[in-house]
Amino acid sequence: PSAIYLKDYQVPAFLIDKTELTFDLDESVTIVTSRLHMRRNPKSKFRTAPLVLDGGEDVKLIALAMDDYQLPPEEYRLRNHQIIITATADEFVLTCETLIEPQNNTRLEGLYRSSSMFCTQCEAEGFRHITYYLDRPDVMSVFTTTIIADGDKYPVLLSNGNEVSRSLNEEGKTVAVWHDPFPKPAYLFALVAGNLEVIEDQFTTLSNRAVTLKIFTESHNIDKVDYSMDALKRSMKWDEEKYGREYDLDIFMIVAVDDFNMGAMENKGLNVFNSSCLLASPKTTTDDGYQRVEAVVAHEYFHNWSGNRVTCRDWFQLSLKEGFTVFRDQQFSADMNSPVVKRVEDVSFLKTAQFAEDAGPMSHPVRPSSFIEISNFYTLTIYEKGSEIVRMIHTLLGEDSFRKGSDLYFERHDGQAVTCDDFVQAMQDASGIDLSQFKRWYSQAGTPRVEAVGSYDEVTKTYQLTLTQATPPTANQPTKLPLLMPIRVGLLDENGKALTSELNGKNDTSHVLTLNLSEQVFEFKQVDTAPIPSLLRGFSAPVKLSYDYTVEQLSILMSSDEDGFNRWNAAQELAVRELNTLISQARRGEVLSIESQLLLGFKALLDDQSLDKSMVSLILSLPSQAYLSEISEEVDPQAIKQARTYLKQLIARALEQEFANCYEANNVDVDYSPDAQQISQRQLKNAALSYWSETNSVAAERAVLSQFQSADNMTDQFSALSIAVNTTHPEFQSMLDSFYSQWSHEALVVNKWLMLIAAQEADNGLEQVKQLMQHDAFDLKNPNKVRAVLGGLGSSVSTFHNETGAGYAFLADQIIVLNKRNPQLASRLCTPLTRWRKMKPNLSVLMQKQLERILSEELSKDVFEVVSKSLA
Ligand code: B3K
Ligand code: ZN
Repeated sequence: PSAIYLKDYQVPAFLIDKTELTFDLDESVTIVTSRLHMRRNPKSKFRTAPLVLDGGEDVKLIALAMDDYQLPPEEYRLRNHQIIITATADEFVLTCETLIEPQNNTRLEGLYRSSSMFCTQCEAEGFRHITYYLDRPDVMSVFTTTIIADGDKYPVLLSNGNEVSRSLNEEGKTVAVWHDPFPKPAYLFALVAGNLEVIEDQFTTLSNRAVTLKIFTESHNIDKVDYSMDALKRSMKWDEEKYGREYDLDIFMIVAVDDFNMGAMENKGLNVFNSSCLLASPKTTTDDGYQRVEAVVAHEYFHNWSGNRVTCRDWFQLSLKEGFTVFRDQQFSADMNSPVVKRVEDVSFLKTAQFAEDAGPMSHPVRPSSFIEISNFYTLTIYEKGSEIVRMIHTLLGEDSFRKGSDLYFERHDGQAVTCDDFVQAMQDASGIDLSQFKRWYSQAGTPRVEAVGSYDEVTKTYQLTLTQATPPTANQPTKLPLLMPIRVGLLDENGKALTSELNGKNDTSHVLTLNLSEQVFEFKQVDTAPIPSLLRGFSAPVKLSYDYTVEQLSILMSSDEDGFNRWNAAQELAVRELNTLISQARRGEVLSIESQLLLGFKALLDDQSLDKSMVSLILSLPSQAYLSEISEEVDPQAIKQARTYLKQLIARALEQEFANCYEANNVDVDYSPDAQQISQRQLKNAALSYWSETNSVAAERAVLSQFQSADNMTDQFSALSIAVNTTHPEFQSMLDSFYSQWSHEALVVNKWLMLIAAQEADNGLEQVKQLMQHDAFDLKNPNKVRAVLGGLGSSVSTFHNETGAGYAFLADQIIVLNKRNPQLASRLCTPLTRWRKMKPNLSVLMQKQLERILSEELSKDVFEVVSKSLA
């Protein structure tokens, strides 16, 4: 497999003004007929270029005609799944008939079957698995789709846009015709056929147009989509208010499918969702699940403007739509719930997973310069770091100019396929702020390090802050240039009180510094006393910032900083220091011991009823195994686990009474609602229960069992079960069994059960995982189940990182099997193995061996790219 490069981009030689598709759906063969109204692109410099259409190995060509002239085989070539026609007119209609077998499509790309329905997934390059086409996002076309199917089995027949007609043909089959007036690239095409139930609602837009809203599911799930409908309406309203974006078709539809490689897909007017991101009910869905549904519904809806009306010129620009849309969904969730909590959650995820990606072998810029398989680039870097880039623009410009910039972007580029440069240009033009240096964020990979040093002058009352920045080398990028980044800073006195200071003529307790050199000095004037700096407030730039704080200073920041995000960050920093001490002790084989400074702060948190409960529980939760691995020079999973367990138990024993009280105080009986206030109360209650259980006290064990048995919502029931499993509660096995029998008919709940068992720290962990994969509840065809079990496995230290290497070998076996069935899924499962270079030597060698074993197989492009880059 070879790479393609951004620098080789050429405008398309042909355009497709209209696309007419007919699908004759059938369980054995499906016939697709396309009529493409094509013409040479006047903007192409290749006036006589051949016509090259993309196809797939699973598409069988039956007939090809140009302006109704059947092309004989000698008038075209079929090579590498492409059709090449050398001689064409300047304008013509190409008719193409293909045969596909959706029922045998295990890649879940193109047209495939999920349970009893037909559905599609075309982003990024799935449309070519349906028919031959110019399958690239800068070819935008107006689609008309005719679906012919047995109306008894498939009463619901959907495609993009509006339904134009529905009739019966002479064979008694149903014929549905859909027309989408908005030109779109093929990746936004969708088709669904099935026996589905629907809920319907209405939304009246800004300009008073009525839009019909429909959500479809299989009949047994139709009781779980009311929350999604509500989230959709809130998203539509929010996008009008916050961005001035109005919905444009008369109907907006969402369909839930069980077998789906990703979370969801923003097809024009017809979003298709993984059921795990759409279905929600109190008894089967946790609070996290509700918040995920809300965020994904919003994200896909927001794509209607940031992605569909204005799309990407080529796939190197993927973050143009994904980074911006993630930023928009993060803002939305912040507005719907608590902004600080949302920011902590997002940053914690970024620092754990995106930073690890950026430091690993798949590290790539937010706008990559090359790829082998684009599916591998739906990454945390494109999505989450991409969103941080947009957030920095927002911080640099301020709310008003940012809105002017986004208005200009949408107005200037409506109906176009554009680049990340176009986005930044609109922001620059609307604000007058020079963003040319800022654009380096799109092309430089790796996480920048920023070091801060401060000095205070009593006499002049000035505080000098010196910031230096450097970005470490990454694959193909040995040297880096300085970036422009906003650093939000405040100053505190020794009692934690906010200090006002003057910077650039502005007096405030918070300032945004623009760092754009390798080293820069900032001078704060009128600073009354030697300050403690609160740096990178709100995580104003995606960097690793270091400053040599004392423990006392961190404690002050943790309890008093006016920036909520930095209070959490200071607590994490304190915990990280203690955990690192313990990890070193464990690695040296010493008995673990520490005087924890966290205790006082945690006690104060638990005693103070006035604090936001979500923030308290976030501060209480220790840095994760994954985060501690990310910040380790050399990862020792066993030592990290030992350190975390030790510290958690130490805190639990010291504050046993506080945790018990906190649990009781927040264990209130209310009618379940997934609102921020209730969620935060459950979060704190379950965090307290988790600590309390570490004491193995009988009272705590009783509380866990009783909560498990009496809970009327999945959050409480599943929290109790997880705590029981992780603390090996005397009843944990019977709780697991009864959970399964209670929920065996609810696939999404069963997946949680699968994951919990696979992630268990148990001596016979691998045996259990193997048994799970034989269990009735498991299904290799279903990506959610594969991810539940193999993802769960990956988070178990004793099973996955087993020093025999058996865990790694087992994962490699599964990757080899899935590589043939579903390359996208297989490639994602490689992630834990790609971190081999950072592992302690014995584990590192074992992981490397498995990667080499995978590489010796005949591989899909997807798996080949990830594994070969990891070993390079
Ligand atoms: N755009 C889709 C992702 C499609 C993934 C294709 N491999 C979901 C989203 O980001 O909204
Ligand atoms: Zn997206």
